[in-house]
Amino acid sequence: MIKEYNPNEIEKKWQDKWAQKDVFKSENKADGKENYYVLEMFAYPSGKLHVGHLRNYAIGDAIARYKKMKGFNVLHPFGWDSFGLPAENAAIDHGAHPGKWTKANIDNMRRQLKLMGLSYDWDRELSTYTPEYYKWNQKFFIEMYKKGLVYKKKSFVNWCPECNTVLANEQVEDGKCWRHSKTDVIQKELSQWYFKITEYAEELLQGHEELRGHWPEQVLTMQKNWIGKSTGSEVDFILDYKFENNGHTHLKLNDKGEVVISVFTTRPDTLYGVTYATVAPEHPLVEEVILKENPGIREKVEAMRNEDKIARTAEDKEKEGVFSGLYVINPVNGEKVQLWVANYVLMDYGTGAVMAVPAHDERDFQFAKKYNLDLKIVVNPVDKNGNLEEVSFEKLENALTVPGVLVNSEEFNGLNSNEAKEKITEKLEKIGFGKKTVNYRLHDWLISRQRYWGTPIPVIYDKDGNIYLEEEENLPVKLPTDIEFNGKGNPLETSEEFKNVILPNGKKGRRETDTMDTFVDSSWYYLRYLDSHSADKPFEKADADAWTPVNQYIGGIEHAVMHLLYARFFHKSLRDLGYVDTNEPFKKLLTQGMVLGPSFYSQNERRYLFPREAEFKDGKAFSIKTGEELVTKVEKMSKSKNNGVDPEEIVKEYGADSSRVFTLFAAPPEKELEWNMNGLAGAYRFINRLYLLVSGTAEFSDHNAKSENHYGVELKKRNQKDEEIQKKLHQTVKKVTESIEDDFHFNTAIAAVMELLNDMTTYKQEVIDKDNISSESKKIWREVLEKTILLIAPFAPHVADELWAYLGNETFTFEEEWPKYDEELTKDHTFNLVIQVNGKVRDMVSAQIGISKDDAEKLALESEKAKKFIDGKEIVKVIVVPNKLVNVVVKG
Ligand code: ANZ
Ligand code: ZN
Repeated sequence: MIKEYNPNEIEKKWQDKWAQKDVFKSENKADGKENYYVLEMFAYPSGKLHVGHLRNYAIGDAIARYKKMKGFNVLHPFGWDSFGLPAENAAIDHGAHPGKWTKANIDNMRRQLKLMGLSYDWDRELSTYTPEYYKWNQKFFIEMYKKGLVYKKKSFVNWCPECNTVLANEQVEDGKCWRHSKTDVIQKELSQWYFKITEYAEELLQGHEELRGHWPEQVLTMQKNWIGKSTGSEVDFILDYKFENNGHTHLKLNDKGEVVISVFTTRPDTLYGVTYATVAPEHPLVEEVILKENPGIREKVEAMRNEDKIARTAEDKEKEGVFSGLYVINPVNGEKVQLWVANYVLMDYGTGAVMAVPAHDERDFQFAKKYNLDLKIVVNPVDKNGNLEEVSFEKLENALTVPGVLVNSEEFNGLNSNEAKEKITEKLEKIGFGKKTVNYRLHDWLISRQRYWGTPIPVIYDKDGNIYLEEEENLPVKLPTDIEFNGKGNPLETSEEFKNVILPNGKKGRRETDTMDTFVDSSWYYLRYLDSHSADKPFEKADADAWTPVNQYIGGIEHAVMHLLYARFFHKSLRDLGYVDTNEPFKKLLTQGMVLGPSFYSQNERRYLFPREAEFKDGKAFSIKTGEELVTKVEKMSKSKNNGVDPEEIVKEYGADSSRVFTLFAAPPEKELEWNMNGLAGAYRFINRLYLLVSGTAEFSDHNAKSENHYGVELKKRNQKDEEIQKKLHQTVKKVTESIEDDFHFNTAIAAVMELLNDMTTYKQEVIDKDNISSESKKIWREVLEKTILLIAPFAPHVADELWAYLGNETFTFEEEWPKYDEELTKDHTFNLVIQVNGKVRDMVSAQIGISKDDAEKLALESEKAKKFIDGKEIVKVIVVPNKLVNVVVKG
C-alpha cells in the first residue's frame, strides 16, 4: 500500500512517542559503555529561534544520534543563557518584569525546539536566571575570592553609555560596544570587580597544545593574539628628582628613596639609543609628581586620558604628548633624558612607561619628529651580504625596525641584535637595574556590571567600605523584586530591602549592587548539566571527571575569545579549587559556518526589501511596487537586511526532517551555508522518494530476514543485480560512516544515500516490480531497506522511525545499532580486461577479478572484435598481465 508522505503528521506522532517513552533520558553512568558528551552552545532566549540555531542544533543532533547508535553513552542536554540586558530593556519599554519576559521567551523557544525533534534529555534543562543556578556563581565567587582569584580595583574602565554599564575589554570592538556598534566606549575611573584570568595566561596559551588539531586553528590563533605573550626586559630608569615620601605613594622607590620608573621593552638591544622616556597619562607619577611640579599641563594630560584607548595606540593616529619638565637617567650610560607624558603609552600594558628609541621604533620616530627630539642610531641593519650599510639620520624617513649589528653602544658594539638583547639584559641584571620579563596583553576579566538582570555579587560593605563576603548558608543572594525599571542607573539601587543589610557584628551594612557579567554564567554550565537539579552541590566531582572535557562542542566563531577563553579559565580555576581534575572544558570544537541568504536593496528607497516585495526576471530582481532593479547580494541572514527565514514556518511547511536534511546537505558544517528554497524542496523530494519507495515495496522484502545473521543472504545464490545493489549498499554504509567520522561531513554522507536511492529505484524496477522475485532478492531488499533507514536516522529521525515501524520493527532507530558493512562486499568483483593484438587495443570485456591465465587467454581468443585481427594468422605467443590485459602476438 502506498501512502502519502505527510511530515506534519509523522513528526508529531513520533515526537509524542519519544516523549512518552522518555527515549532521550540519559544516565551519568552506563556499564560497559564509553561516555560521549555532545554539546551545542546553549541559547540566549531572545524569543524566537533563528536559522543559525536550526543549523547548530541539526548538527549537534546528528552527532548525538550517530554516537548513540555507535554504542556510546551519550549526553546531549540543553539550557538557557538567560541573564542579560535585553530582558531589562524590555522591562523598561513594556513594564514586564525581566523574569516574566525571559520565561515567556524560553517557553516559546522550547516549543519551537521540540518541533525539530531534537534528542535532548530535557530532564537536565537548566536556566541561568534561576537562583538554583546562580547560587553556584556566588559560591565560586566566594571561593575564588578566598583564593586570591577575585579582587576589587579602582581603575579606568570601559563604559558603554548605551548599556549604562562597564564592559570587559573583550566586549569592546574597535572602540565601540559589542552590543552597540555605533556607540563609542568611554573611559571612566571606577572601582570594579575582577577575575584574575592573567594568573592563567601562560597555562591558557600552553593548553593550546592539548587542543591543537581538535579546535579550528583560527580560534587558537585568535586566543593566542588575545593573550598576546611578549618576551622582553624590564629596565629601571631613576627619576632625577628629590621625592618626599609621605607614606601613601603608589610609586616604586629604591632603597635610597629615589623614584624608579620601570619600562617594558622588547628591544633591550636599543638601550643606548634612548633619547627620551614616556609615561602614560594615567601613570601614578603624573598625579603624584608631574602635575604638582608642573600644574600648567593638567589640561593636556586630561585630554589625553579621555581619548579612546584603542585609537590612542593605532599606527595612523597622530601622537600627542607633553614634556613633564622632569628627567630620568639611563642605567647603562648615565645619560639624562627628558621624560614626557604621551598618549600612545597605555597604563594597562607592561609598566605604563616606555623607553623611547626614535631611531628604531616607528611610534617613537613619529613622536620625536613632531616634537623635535633627538634620534640616535644604535643598530645598523645588515644587508643580505652581511655588510654594514651606512645609515645617516638625515636620510631616515622611517624608523629602522629590523635587527642588525650594534653601533654607538660601548662594549656591545659589533654584536647582532639577538646577542645584544641577551648581553645587555645580563648587564642590567648584574648592576641591579633590570631583568628578563614576559608580558601579556590579556588583562584581568572585569566582571561587575551596573545592571539588574545578572547574578548578585555576594558581598557586603560596612560604612568604611570594608568588604564582607556573604555567609555561605545565606546563598543564594536572590535578586529582589521591588524594583523600578525607569531606565536610569542601576535598577538594583532602587531596592532598599536589597541594599540594607545587618552585618554579622550587628552593624549596618550595604549590599553590593553590581551583578556579574553573564559570561560567568556560561563559563561552567556544561558541568551543571551533570546534576542540573542538585540543591547542595553544583555537580559531583566524579561526574565532572568522567564527562569533561566535553567530547564535542558546537557553536559560533564569535565566541572565540570571550566565552571560549573564559570557560577555559573557569575550568582551570575550578580544578584548582578541587572541583574537577581535568584541565580543559572542551576537547573538540566545531565552529559552524554562518547561514547566508539573498538580500534585495533598493537604492531609491534606501532600504532592504523583503523577498515578497521583489519579482524576478532573467536572474535579476525588481521592486514589485516601482519596477526599480534591486541590488542583490548573498549575505549573512539578519533582521536588518530582511533576508532571514523563520525556522518555524519552514518546519511547518516542509517538515523538520527536510529542514534538517537540507541544512546538513547544503554545506559541510564548518562552511557557510547558502539558504536556498530549491535546495529545501530538493531535500523534501528526496525524503518523499525514500518514503514512497520503502512504503511501496516493504511487503516484497523478506520479513524474516534479520540483521543478526546477515539477513540470511547466501552470496553464491545472488544474481548480478542482487550483487550490485548489495555492493552499492555496503559501499554506502562505508561512505556514510567514514564521512561522519571525518569531522562530521554530513553533506557527503547524505549525498551518498541519495546516490544509493537512485540505484534502489533501478533495482525496484528491474527486480522488485517483476513477478517472480527470488528469495535471495527478498532478503537483500530487506537488508537494503533497513540499513538505508538507519543511515538517514541521524538526519531525518521522524521519517526514519516511521519507516522502521512500517517494516514491522518495534524499536526506535535511536536505540538501534549503526549499520555495519562487509569490506568484501564493497569491493568490485569484476574488472575490464583489455584485449590487444600486437599491442593494439581491440576489445575490452568484463572478467572476474583473479581470473586464471588460461581463462583470460580464452576470453581474448573468443572476442569477436579481436578475432578479426587474429583469424588467418599464426599466433606466436599470448602475454597475460593478471587482472589487466591479454596481448595476442600474431605473424603473417
Ligand atoms: C623600546 C623599543 C625600541 C621598543 C624599539 C620597540 C622597538 P609588544 O611587542 O607589543 O609587546 N611599549 C611597552 N609598554 C608600552 C605601553 N604601555 N604602551 C605603549 N607601548 C608600550 O610591544 C612592546 C614594545 O612596545 C616595547 O618595546 C615598548 O617599546 C612599547 F626599537 O621599547 B619598545
Ligand atoms: Zn552597549
